[in-house]
Amino acid sequence: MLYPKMNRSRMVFDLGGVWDFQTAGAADWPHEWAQGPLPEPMTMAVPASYNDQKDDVNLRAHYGWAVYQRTFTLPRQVLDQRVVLRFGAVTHHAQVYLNGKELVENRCGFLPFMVQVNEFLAPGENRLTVAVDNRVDFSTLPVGNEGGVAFFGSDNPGIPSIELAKTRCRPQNRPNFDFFNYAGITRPVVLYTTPWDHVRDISIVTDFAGTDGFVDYTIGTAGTGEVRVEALDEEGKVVAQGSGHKGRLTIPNVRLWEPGAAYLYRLRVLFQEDEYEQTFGVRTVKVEGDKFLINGKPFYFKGFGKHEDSFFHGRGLDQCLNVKDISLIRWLGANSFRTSHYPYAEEMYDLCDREGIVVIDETPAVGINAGGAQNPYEVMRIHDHHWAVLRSMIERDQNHPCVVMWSIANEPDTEHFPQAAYDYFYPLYELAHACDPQDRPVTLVCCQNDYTKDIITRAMDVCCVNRYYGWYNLSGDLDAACDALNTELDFWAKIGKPLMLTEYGADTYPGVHNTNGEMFSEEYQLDYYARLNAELDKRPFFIGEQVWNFADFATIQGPMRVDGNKKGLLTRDRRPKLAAHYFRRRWNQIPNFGYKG
Ligand code: GCB
Repeated sequence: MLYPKMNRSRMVFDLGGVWDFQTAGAADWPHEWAQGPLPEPMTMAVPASYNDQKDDVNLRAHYGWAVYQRTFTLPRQVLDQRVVLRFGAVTHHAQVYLNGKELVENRCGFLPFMVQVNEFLAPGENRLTVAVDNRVDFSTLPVGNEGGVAFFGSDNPGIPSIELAKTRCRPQNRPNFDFFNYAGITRPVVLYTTPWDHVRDISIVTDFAGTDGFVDYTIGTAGTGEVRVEALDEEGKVVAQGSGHKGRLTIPNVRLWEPGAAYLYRLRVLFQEDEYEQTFGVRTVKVEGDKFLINGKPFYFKGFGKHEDSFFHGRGLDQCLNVKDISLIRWLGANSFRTSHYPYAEEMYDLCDREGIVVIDETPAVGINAGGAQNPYEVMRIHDHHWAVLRSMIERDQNHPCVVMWSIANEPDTEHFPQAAYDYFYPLYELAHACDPQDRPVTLVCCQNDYTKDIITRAMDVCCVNRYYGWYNLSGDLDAACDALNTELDFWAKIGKPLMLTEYGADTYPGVHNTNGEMFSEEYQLDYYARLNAELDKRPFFIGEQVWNFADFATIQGPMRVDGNKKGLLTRDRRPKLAAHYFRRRWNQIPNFGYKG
């Protein structure tokens, strides 16, 4: 899946801007709206989530379908080329119409989709209509609760007045995940052209020995003919060349892509009238024993779970914010993050490639957990969808040097139905390996559980665990939290695989200070991390600390959240809390490589 790029053979037209917009019903939308202008449109910026753009609770809490529309006219010269309409992401379920005809439907709200539109284009003005459904349930990823069960309320099951009210309340999303269910056209919409015979896809696998770098490439084309390839360095100098749909290039005196010291090459692919340049870095990734090796050296993950989340934009692509976040990651001395809990915008991975930031890439499979009451692998209708999103995430992100590991899910139930979890996830683990030409390590991020019963987390290449000792459990008692953590670490020591924390954290209300260092104060967050980190530092098989979260973020309202999740080291507007300064000191002293020998 190639990212749209403008060059000598391809054009890209950005359809971003302010579109017409109208909310529709829950179960369906009036499809006749696609035949002409929307009856009562309001303005809505694209790309961005729609929820926070207006001061209207009906948008914030909207449930079901909403419809976007705009018109465009293409220059005449373009129409003899192949023209493709591409959406970076529409959350969650999209139906797209062009000039009143149905064009394409898509069900993953965090991955791109595209369609060739030549046969649908009008010579003059074209009307593009995009209907989007934000409902989440047992058939979607992320998973939403069914039957009126809320995430953060206890709901007091069994009390007649409450049970009755639940059957009568307005229909609403009940996300089984802890981030606001932002929706809309959240990533760029473009029209791009290619010649009819064109480069379809490119896979790159790299290796090195001594001073030579090796680039194994596979090129897919539409049409037949000769393929020529050239590798260019950062100065644009051709450093290797070859021909054929498959082959190996050797780059002499290679510069490696390393965390914190990125070096990027480009593979220029020439095929008939078409050309395309794919960026890549020469680096290797491998798990050996209890070490995670990048370029053959043991890497230590310092960083975060993050979210795509900001004021006004919601989950919409915000390039300025992305640049700022990477700047803050570097300011903090961190080197990595996980795309919790869905694949991020492609533009963020490009940035991480350039800035040398390491990424764990996660599918939107969050919420596969019914709290032990039901077997989620039986009651949730997600299996085929999960396979599809894992495949297309890897297809999209396979060439990014920043991506070093795939995460197939966040916090599924691995404890109450351990065999069912194993049977569900092990094939996904194998699928990720099989789909990835670079065969990166694969993980599944597990929630706080009885780790002795969980048999799937330990089957992964890296054991990634989210733990809240001292917060959700043993709350406020850091001695007890360290005790429990150590008991668990003794267990993992015997597993013999690399272990990392992909989440640990404490809600911290900025500006709350407390001489006793009690929960929610900035002092507690600092003490929490300082105490737990001191234990983690003693374990040689412990290969990384990713705190929860990089910044405060929006969630559904509920009794457990005060204006969102407050576990950020930074506030939502990116100001450091006390613990950020602590981590800045700590992480600037921890090297990327060799921290645990
Ligand atoms: C978790 C989830 C994350 C939540 C976090 C919390 O385990 O993976 O999505 O936001 O806990 O703060 O409760």
